[in-house]
Amino acid sequence: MSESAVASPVQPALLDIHPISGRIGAEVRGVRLSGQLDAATVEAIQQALLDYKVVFFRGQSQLDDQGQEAFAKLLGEPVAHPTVPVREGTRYLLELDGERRANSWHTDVTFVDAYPKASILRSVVAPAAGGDTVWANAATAYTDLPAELRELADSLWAIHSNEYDYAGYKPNVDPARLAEFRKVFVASVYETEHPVVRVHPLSGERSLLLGHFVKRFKGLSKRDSQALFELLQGYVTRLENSVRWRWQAGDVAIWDNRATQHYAVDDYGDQPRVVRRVTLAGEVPVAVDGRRSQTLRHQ
Ligand SMILES: O=C(O)CCC(=O)C(=O)O
Ligand SMILES: [Fe+2]
Repeated sequence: MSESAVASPVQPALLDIHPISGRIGAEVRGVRLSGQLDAATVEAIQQALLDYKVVFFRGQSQLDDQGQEAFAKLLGEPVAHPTVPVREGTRYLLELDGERRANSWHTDVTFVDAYPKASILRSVVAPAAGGDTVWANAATAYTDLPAELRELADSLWAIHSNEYDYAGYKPNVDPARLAEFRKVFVASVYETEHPVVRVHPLSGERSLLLGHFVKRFKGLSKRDSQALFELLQGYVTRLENSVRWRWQAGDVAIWDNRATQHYAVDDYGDQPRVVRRVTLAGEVPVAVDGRRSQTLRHQ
């Protein structure tokens, strides 16, 4: 045996990982997700999540609602959505169907301070065509910024709220349905101040913390906020920073909600589409100068 082989024994890879886009997203093959997965596999999934930011598992139709919740518990502490009621018979599951289409760029639940660290989404019914979901890498979005804009972003704070401009994001939705949705979603109003640049608690990587819950930037007018938001958010949604997933029923996607945004493409018309989500408790974001996010209002 050569000396170098002794010095660095090669560990057999635990997961069969297939990267999809150049900067984000990988499919993991050969794993059957359940609440009984062994610790080493769970650890390898956590590492893949850190490395690729969103990981996909095809063909997990053995998972029912309870199985999804049990699997989620292996990765963290599941938490229910702060305002939208959970699916009947479950403790944490949020169901999204054709009535609720998340076709605007966001990070989940950023209107609270310690928003979820990860989300686990399972496709229950997938359209024959369309209904893909796209994720974006908010860390490469940050490194793509010219140094001058990075410096500006580093010092900027944003107010996030669940009372954001729904109609502005959903021009074609029936106003009565929108009002109904809004009533549930804003049953309790939150306003939270987050740094625009968040330091990842595990990797130390900086990423842009934006998305549709941003109301305005601290110290800036609504008009200036809007213009600056478009500028910075545009770096997140560049196609170079994205990965798109073509769902089949039974697929599971897990994303690092601390360093990504996502968008559910609304191109499937009246075809049925159902997905169910569990989110995992996160930590309060930390800015580059060490300051922490703060919830300003909750009523
Ligand atoms: O419908 C989807 O694909 C994603 C919906 C969404 O935004 C979420 O589950 O957090
Ligand atoms: Fe979402």
